[in-house]
Amino acid sequence: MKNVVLNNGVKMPILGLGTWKSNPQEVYNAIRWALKLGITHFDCAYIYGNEKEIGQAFRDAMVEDNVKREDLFVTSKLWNNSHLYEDVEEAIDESLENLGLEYLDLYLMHWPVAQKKDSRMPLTDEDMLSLTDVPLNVTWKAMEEIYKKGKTKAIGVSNFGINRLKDFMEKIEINPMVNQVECHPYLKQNELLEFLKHNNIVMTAYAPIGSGNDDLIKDEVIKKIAKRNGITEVEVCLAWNIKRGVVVIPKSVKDEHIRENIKALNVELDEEDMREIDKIDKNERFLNADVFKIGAYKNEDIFE
Ligand code: 1BO
Repeated sequence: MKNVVLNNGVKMPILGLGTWKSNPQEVYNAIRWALKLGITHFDCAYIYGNEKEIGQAFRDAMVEDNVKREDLFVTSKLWNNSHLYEDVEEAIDESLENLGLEYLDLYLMHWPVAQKKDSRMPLTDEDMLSLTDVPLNVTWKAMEEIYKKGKTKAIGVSNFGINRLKDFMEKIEINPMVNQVECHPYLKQNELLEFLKHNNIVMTAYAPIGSGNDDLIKDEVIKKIAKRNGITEVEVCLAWNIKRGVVVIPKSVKDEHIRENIKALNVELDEEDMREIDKIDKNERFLNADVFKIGAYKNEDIFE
């Protein structure tokens, strides 16, 4: 598997399996299939509600298929309701226990918003805490500490834009190693990607094939490039990001889709393919994060 190297030397496989929206019953099989097919990178999160089943799949693969902990690259994410400095370590410990692991490979701050401890998905203004009350750099300080303790091999953020990162990086000791954001041919994120590369931060693309919306794989340009290269539309979307050095984490619970995703690693799009794909950017998000635009965040662009 092709890797990218994080700014602390840790190797991260460029293609992983996303687990958002994978229901707990299906995710177990998906992990077992993926491991048999050679995928070792798994993108998880506390809020996805399926970490225990993923952990069971890891344990069974270790016993039955001789998979070793060091073969895996496992990401989890700090949920918004654990942004208080004193809540961060407890949150990673809970994910570690769910996943049955002693350490994570990457722990991300899931969103640049803070919620009260007792809220899961925010419903009203009352569920939110402002970033003045809970600054992102204070949450990050606790993440730096769990990193120094060895509970995770790398730390990063998710859904951070350029302005936020600039401000954030002025206030912290250890720069994030990864920023996970939505990225696909309709949202190419070139400016952010340049900024991240300049600062030695790896970009991971979620929703790289549309997160359940099939507009992208029905796009005429994507279809034409797929036909010209004798590959599928899914392979085109993944190979485009891989060629730009962006890590992709397509979600799938189906064996045949996981096989198709892996095939993208052997696709070499040419410059003309890349240019044509670049032109279909619409700055369009499949995940608009409106759910977080309440309380102190009403007038704020979450992704700025
Ligand atoms: C609410 C979770 C979004 C994708 O990570």
